[in-house]
Amino acid sequence: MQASIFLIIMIKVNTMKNCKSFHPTYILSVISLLIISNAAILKAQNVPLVNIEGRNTTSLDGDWQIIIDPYESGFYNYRHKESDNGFFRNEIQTDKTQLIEYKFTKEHVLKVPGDWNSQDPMLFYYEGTVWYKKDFKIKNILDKRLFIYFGAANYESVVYVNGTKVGTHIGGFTPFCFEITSLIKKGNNFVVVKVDNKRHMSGVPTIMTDWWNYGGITRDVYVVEEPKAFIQDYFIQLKKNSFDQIEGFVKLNGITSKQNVKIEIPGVKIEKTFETNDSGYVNINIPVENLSLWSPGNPKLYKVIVSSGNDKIKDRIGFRTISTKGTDIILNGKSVFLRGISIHEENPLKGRRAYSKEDDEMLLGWAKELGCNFVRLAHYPHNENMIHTAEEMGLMVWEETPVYWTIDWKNKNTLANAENQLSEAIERDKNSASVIIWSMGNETPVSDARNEFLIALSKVARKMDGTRLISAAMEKHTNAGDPLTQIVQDPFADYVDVLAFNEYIGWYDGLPVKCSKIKWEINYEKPVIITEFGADALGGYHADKLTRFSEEYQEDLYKQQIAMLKKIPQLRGMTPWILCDFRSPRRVLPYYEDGWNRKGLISNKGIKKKAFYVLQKFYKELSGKE
Ligand code: GCB
Repeated sequence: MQASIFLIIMIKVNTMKNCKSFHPTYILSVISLLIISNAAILKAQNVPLVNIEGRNTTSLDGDWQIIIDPYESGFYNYRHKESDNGFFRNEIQTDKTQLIEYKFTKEHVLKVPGDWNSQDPMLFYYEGTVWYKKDFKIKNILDKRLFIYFGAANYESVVYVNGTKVGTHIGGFTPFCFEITSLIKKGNNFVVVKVDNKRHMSGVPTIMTDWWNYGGITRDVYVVEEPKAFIQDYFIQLKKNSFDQIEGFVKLNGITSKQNVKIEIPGVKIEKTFETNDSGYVNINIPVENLSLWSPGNPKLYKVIVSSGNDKIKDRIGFRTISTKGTDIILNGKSVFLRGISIHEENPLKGRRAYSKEDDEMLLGWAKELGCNFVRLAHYPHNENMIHTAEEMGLMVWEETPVYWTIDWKNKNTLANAENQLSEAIERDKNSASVIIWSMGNETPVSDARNEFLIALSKVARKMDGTRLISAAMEKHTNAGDPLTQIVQDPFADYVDVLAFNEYIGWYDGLPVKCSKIKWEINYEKPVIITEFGADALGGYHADKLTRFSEEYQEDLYKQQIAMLKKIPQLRGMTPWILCDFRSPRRVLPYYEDGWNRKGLISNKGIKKKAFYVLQKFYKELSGKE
């Protein structure tokens, strides 16, 4: 049987009792098959590989054959029971008389990377399972370890290589990678992925979001080749508050005895060797002099080479420090104001997920034009290119975990899922100078269960990365006795370095003029950043400043907001909502919205709205004072 995966759909129920699946010896062999494949699954843990760009990879991007499977018939039997290789009998299937209803074909394809919603009108609103398949060749398998790496697939992915299930991953915005060495043959191989973007109450995010639930393999896919023992991970950053000590660790994989690891930074004449423990792990500490520190004005990246045994990996790393002191945010020892903007990972002109270097350069180029030195990459980890492009352009980054609105706070699996997504983001981006803040979530309602959940997340972040700041986009409240006084009271505020909150005074809350009457009571000795404010405006729609959805309304709102926010003494930054219009199924108002959230400063046709220039002017004034 060829290497395509066939879906064997039901043999008529009245023939079931005669079917060979019910013969005891067959049942035994199925059970042993399941035991074997379960053992394989247990082994196939996600192996996070830092710096995918620096590795020896073969891209699997391009056309993938697909089957749209809304009832998941390829996964569950008619009793809704999954079996590991279950109905996908592939090459195991020998009974030629069985009814076969599904087949991958050359005609049904989707591009990877890419969401499926924008590629096929039939999939525009689709939320469910699509099977993806790609054939690939491996020339030489001797003395190698092979991995399959996905930049991201939304939301749940089950990966099969040559018909064997290798692993499952949950979470739509972070990479995952499975070892496939034992499954690969010299020559032709194939991978099948079940990608399911159904929303779940207990998911992260949960069922309610204000963005498009793009499905599919949305980021790059690679086969990665490594030697038997290789460099899996490293953390190489300046020690907190130090300009002359680089700290971190290196972790090797496939090691059973002590090994040497060399770190070179030729730009500052560093070459230092460390010895790992028996499992291949070593903490590093490197004294360094005269580093040219990374900053928005000097986005300097150093070539860094890590080598051990037969493996060598090159990176470009920026060195800077970030901390807070009282109400200040301190970058490289100096107080900094974060001139930011919020961004979704979407190319608004194409109405699809952003994934390429070109997409990222366009979005971040607009942020630069606005005068930003900071971007809030909302509401989930964006693609790795985005982080690197920000780093090259001199933009500091707020990176967020998709703990958004109505999470199932008491559910332990939900917490484990959120912790895992946060860890995967930190694993991926911990060497990027651009990332200065890990955000634990967005607009989550205060309750004991939510507080515990966020505190648990913050502990994960602090444990994994002691060099960056922690925050979350929280909410402000109205003082019960005085509706014009706004307060921030949130037990989680005690756990963050930067106090951040969203507010929509003048849009969901009164008219823009209300801003002029607001008083703030923020009793925290911490820097404050306003992570959202904004108003919807349909690009090109002009009216007076009291007409909602007009550019003039949005323009006035920005003027009033800026005047209001300047009165917060601890204000150290802002990321208004949002750089570009973005697709959202919640936005159903005909003509004005038509499925788009219109709070962009740039429309989905690329028009810069009037408010763009208000913010640009303000940021110019601020940068003039630096
Ligand atoms: C918010 C959310 C953001 C929404 C925005 C809006 O508070 O954080 O995801 O898109 O408001 O436009 O309502």
